[in-house]
Amino acid sequence: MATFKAAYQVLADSLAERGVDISAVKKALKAQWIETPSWGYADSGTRFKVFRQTGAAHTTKEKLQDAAQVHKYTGVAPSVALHIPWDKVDDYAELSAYAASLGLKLGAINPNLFQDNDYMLGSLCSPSASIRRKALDHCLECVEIAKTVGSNNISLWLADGISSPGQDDFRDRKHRLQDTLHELYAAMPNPMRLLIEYKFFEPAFYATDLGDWASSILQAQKLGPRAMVLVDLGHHPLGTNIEQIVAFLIDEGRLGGFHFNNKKFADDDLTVGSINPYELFLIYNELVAGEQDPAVNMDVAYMIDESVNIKPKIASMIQSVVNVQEAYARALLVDRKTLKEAQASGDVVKAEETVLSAYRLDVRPLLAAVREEMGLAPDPLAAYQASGYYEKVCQERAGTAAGGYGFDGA
Ligand code: AFD
Ligand code: MN
Ligand code: MN
Repeated sequence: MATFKAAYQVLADSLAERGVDISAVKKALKAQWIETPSWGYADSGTRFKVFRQTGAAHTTKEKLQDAAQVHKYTGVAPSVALHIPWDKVDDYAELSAYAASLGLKLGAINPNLFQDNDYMLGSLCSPSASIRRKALDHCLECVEIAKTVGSNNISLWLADGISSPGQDDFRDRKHRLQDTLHELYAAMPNPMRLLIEYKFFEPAFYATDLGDWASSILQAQKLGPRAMVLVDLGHHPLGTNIEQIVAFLIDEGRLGGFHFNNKKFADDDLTVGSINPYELFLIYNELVAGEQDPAVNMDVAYMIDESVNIKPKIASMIQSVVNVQEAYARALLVDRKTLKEAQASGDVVKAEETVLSAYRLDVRPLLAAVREEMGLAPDPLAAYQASGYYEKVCQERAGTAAGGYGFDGA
């Protein structure tokens, strides 16, 4: 990376020729805010096996320590999402102060409506009124935690669904969800937002109550302006055009958040950009178009939702943050004037080439320069791996209690 200065100057000169204000691009890159998930630092796995990692975090404070490493070397990951009860503590104010001592804020609060035996037939959609009450009370507990830690986002993923035809009535479940979300939303003080996450399948095998962006936006629109849709990249059937969904949600003013990851087959929660970096760029192309559109008001919570099972967690999280930064940088460098002209004239090849030419840019020297201006090492992964932090925590955590992610099989 020491040679990045020469490469940076070549890139800067070529962008200047295009009339690109590189200081504005750098300013946007420095302002990027990518939340990481507490659960991404703990042991995770599949229904077949959890391969425990010596250096994995077990307690919430260990997760925050690890998340602080990601922010220390990338400079753009200043908050950590919590998952309740995996991150349940007696004193959330103290936990928030501890996070602050590490240079972190506590971010989105994620209720867990999928690991209690009572939720076998659903939580907020359950046919049992007492179980819906239990699930709602848990969500209201998360609202109180959010108030205590100063978080403005409740990220709600429902595993609710039905696993065989005839098990329950589709519309009854939709109405139960409408009613329970209405009570939850009413308990959320302004400006707290409800980010409604959808997933097309699993763990239910026949139908999922919040299975696509339509089911999420329908619920959000019935609730009010602080109910938004959360897009998780791993939550779509193969071949789905996610960037089109993103554009539509931006246009409706209902894009509330992202859970970035990547997948080869399903909801694999792999390192962001590790399978399909072009898709990630095309998503960011829509995000930047929205950001730069004065008619659009965007307030999007960007979070990485990954659980890499056999890679070291912190290193993978840094890879993910860097890949998100690079996608954003390339999207900021799309020549939108030329693109609009090519689209308007129906010059299909020129329009595609305009998008592709931004994607083909090597933006690593630009990001290295940004990091240097932020007082950071130009290569965050190399700097972290050379720091000895991982070796230190492997020694400290060897043999400590399991847990953290909450898998029964863990
Ligand atoms: C699982 C779900 C969903 C949710 C996350 C945290 O698929 O993505 O956001 O757990 O609850 O990955
Ligand atoms: Mn998610
Ligand atoms: Mn998921």
